[in-house]
Amino acid sequence: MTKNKVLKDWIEEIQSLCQPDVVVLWEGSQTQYDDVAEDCVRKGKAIRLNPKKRPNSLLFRSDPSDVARVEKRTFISTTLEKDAGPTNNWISPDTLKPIMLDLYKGCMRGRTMYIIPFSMGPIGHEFSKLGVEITDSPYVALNMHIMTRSGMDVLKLIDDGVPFVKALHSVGHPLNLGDVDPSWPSAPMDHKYITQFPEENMIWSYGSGYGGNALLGKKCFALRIASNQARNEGWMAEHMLILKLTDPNGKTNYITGAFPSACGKTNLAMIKPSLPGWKAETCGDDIAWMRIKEDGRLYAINPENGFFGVTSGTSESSNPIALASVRHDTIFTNTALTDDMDVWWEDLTEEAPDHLIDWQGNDWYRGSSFRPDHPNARFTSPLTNCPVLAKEYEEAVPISAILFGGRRPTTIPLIHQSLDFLHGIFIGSIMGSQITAAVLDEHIGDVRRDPFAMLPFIGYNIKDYVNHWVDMYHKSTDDLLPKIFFVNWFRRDESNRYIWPGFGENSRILKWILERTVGKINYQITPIGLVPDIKKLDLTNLKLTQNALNTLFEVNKEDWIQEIHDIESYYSKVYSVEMPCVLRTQLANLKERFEI
Ligand code: GTP
Ligand code: SPV
Ligand code: MN
Repeated sequence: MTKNKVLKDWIEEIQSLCQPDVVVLWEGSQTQYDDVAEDCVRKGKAIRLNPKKRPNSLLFRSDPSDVARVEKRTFISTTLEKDAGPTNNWISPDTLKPIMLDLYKGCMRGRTMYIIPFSMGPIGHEFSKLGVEITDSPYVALNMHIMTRSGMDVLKLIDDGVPFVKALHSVGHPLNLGDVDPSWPSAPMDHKYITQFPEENMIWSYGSGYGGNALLGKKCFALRIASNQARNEGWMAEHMLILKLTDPNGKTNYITGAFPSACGKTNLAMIKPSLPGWKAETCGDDIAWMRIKEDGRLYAINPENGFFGVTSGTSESSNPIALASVRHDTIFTNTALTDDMDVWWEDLTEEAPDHLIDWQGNDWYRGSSFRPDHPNARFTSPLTNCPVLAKEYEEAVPISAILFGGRRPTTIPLIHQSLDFLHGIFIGSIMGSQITAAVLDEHIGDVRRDPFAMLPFIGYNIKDYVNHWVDMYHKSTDDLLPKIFFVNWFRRDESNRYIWPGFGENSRILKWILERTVGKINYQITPIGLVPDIKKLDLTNLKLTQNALNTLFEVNKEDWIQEIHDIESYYSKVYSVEMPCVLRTQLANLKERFEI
C-alpha cells in the first residue's frame, strides 16, 4: 500500500488494534466517492436527494446525541499540564493512552477501515501539511474527500518521506455477529474522546461521528495541532475566514476575520456587497494559515478544500452565494427533508412547507412547536461549487485587515479599530461571544470569553499563544502588518431584535475598514479605539433611526466599566500570575483612557 515505513507500521498497528473486517485505501477518485455514497444509501445511512433538484447530493441524519463538537470531551494531552494551559482539558498521555487503547481494541469489528491520505492546503504548497486519517466511518471518508485534498497524489508525497500527522478516528461502535448497525453509530458521552497529542503530532478521536470531532483535518489538525506547530515554526493557524475585496476603482485587498463558531465567518466570506461597485470573492470561510514573508507582510491561505457550513439562517436574501454553493455535489447533515426529496432548514423560505420529515426522521407539520432541522445542521460542499471563489484561492494572499468579532447583544459597538497592532492583540484576547449550537451541551446564549475565536482550538497554553502573537508582531512593523478591527453585527434593541441588518449590508463597514487601512481620516477617537464618524459613513438607503444608529456606535462608559471589571476577573482566572506583559499594559492603558 505504501513505501513509507512509518505509515506502513502505523496502519498495521491500527489494523491489529481495531480489527476491521475490510481495509480500504482512499484513492480519491470520483468513482470511489460515488461507490461509498451509494453504499451508504443502500444501507440506510444516507438519503439520496432528488437528482433533478439537488444532483449528486446526500442527506445524513446523525444520532440525536451526536450533533456538534463536544468541548468537554476534547483534550490536549501533553506530558506536562502547563503545556496544555488553563483553557484546555488536560490528561497526560500516560494516563489517557491506556484508556483509549482499551476503547479502540476491536472497535472496528464488522466495519470497513478507510485510510485517507490528505493535504491541508494545496498539494505541494509551501504552507501545506499532510495527514493520514484512519476512520471506520464512510460519512467521514465522504466528507474528508470534499473538505481536503485527498488520495493518491498525497500518498505519493508521503511515500517520498514528507512527514504527516497521524489521525485515528472511530465511531466507537463495533458490530458483533447479528448486531444491527444503527444508521449513525456512535459511543456514549463518557466514552467520547477527541484527543490531540501535540508532542507527537497525533490525533485520537473516539465515539463521535460529527463535524469537527470526526473530520480530523479540520479543527483537530488545522487548528489544534497546527497552532502548536505554528508556534514552534513561527507562523499562525487561526479560526479565520479569508475574503478578497475589490473596490469600485478596481483596487483589491484581502482581509481575514476571526469570529467564534456560528458567528458569521461563512456568511462574511460569501458576502454579496449591497454597496454598488464593490466585488467580494471567497478565499476561505473557517481556517487561515498565515506567515510573514520577506516583504514584512502577513500572508494567509485556506488549508481546506470545502465548506462545512451552518444551514440555519441561510436564504436567498441572507446568503445567495451559499445557496448556489450547495446546489449539487453536497452532503447535508441534520436538515429537514421535503416531500419532493429536497432539503429544508429554518429561514430557507419565509414560510415552511406544509409537511416535512424532520432531522430525526419524523413527520413534521407547519405550526409545530419544534423546528424540523437541527440548529447545528450543516452542508459540506467543495470550494469549487462557490460561484465567487477567488481565482487565487490556492495561493497565499497578503492581508490588509484582521477582523475580530462576536455575538454581543450590548456594550460592543458595530465597529471599532484598534489603536495599533498590540492593542489589536488585546482586543482579540478579550473577545466575548454568546455560545451557539455549534457546541454541544453548553449554555447557548450565555456570553463567554472566546479569545481570538480560538478558545476551543488553541493546542497549547493560552499564555504562550498570546505571546506568540506578540512574537509575530516583532517579525514586522505596524505599517506592514494588517490593521486590526472589531465588529459586532449582533447588537440587539430593547425588543431583543438585531439592530443592524447584517449580511450584504456589512459591506458598508468593510468599506470603512479598507479606508482606514490606507489611513483615511474619517474616524472619532474613543477610549476603546477608533469608531467611524457616522456622518462620513455610507449609510444611504438604510432604514435605521437616529436612535438605532446611536446605539450601534455608542461607547457607553457605564457599560465599559462593567466590561473592564469582567475582563479583569477573567484575566485573573485564566492567567493568574502569568499574565502576558502585553495584556497587563493594554488593560492599564484602557483604564487610563476611561479615567478609571
Ligand atoms: P462555523 O462554521 O461554526 O465556524 O460558523 P461561522 O462563523 O462560519 O458562522 P456562519 O457564517 O455560518 O453564521 C452562523 C449563523 O449566523 C447563521 O445562522 C447566519 O445566518 C448568522 N449570521 C451570519 N452573519 C450574520 C449577520 O451579519 N447578521 C445576522 N443577524 N446574522 C448573521
Ligand atoms: C465550528 O464549530 O467552528 C465549526 C464546525 O466550524 S466543526 O467543524 O464541527 O467544528
Ligand atoms: Mn469554525
